[in-house]
Amino acid sequence: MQYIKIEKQPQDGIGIIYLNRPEALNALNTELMEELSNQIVEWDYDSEIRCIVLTGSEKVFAAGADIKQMAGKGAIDMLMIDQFTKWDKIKRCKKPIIAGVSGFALGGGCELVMHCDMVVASETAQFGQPEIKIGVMPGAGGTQRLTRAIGKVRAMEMVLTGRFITAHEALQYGLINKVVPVEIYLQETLKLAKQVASMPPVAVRLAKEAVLKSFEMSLEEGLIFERKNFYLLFASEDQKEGMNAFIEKRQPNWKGK
Ligand code: DAK
Repeated sequence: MQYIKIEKQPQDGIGIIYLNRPEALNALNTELMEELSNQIVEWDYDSEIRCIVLTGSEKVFAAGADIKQMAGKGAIDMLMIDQFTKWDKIKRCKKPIIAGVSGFALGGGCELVMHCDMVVASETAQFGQPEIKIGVMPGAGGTQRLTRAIGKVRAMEMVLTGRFITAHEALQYGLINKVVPVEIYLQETLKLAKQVASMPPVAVRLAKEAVLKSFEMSLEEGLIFERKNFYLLFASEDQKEGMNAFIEKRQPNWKGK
């Protein structure tokens, strides 16, 4: 792979994907997106991986879609490239994805962060939707996920002025989980990922699915969906193991079944 690096830590159940196109601040060209989405699909079906970490470098997470690749394109070219199919593969990942963000997460980079389930940021992280400054607007969730995450007026300001927000603002707005010093952002991201990976995998999968449904369903429909997943877990060996381990005052031994 040319634009991402991967590292598997099967002993902890985690897989790390590093966006790795430093010469263009990890701009998301179609090739990078192809590699990234394929890797996420592969790990979604890999039983050794229970949580995926997506990160860049200390300097940059991703400065957005590749402007040089897009600049000369017409509407039909964009339609035919159909990058949304690749984004949808990330959206459909059933395992938790945790973003570790340092430096810029802009445009498609910020939208990629919002595809993730949790976000740990370094103090140097900056988030923005600056597409307006280059004559377009967010095209991969920046008007929808951002608005749901931080509310209308804050999203409007970011989308209509292109202003970057700092990691501390992003934390205050509820866009990210925590802010840590740059030296330890990856370590802290991995710590969170290992914690999630140590939980019973079927319950994690159904819980993630139920939380995400809250963005798409009415409260009533969502509660019914949640209840069905809850009942379904009583068909798992891990439910018996978890509850028996509690009663017997011992650590559970998850089977993922
Ligand atoms: N694309 C291509 N190259 C980029 C880039 C980008 N987004 N961002 C940076 N680079 C390149 C620069 O051109 C430069 O390359 P050389 O000139 O050295 O060859 C190199 O990276 C270093 O950048 P700078 O010299 O500009 O570095 P600075 O530290 O001075 O500035 C910066 C850093 C992040 C503030 C600045 O580079 C910047 O403003 N970058 C552009 C940020 C931006 O506007 N991002 C939004 C792009 S539009 C879609 C999905 C998603 C999207 C669209 C469709 N579908 C699913 C259909 C998303 C759209 C976008 O993200």
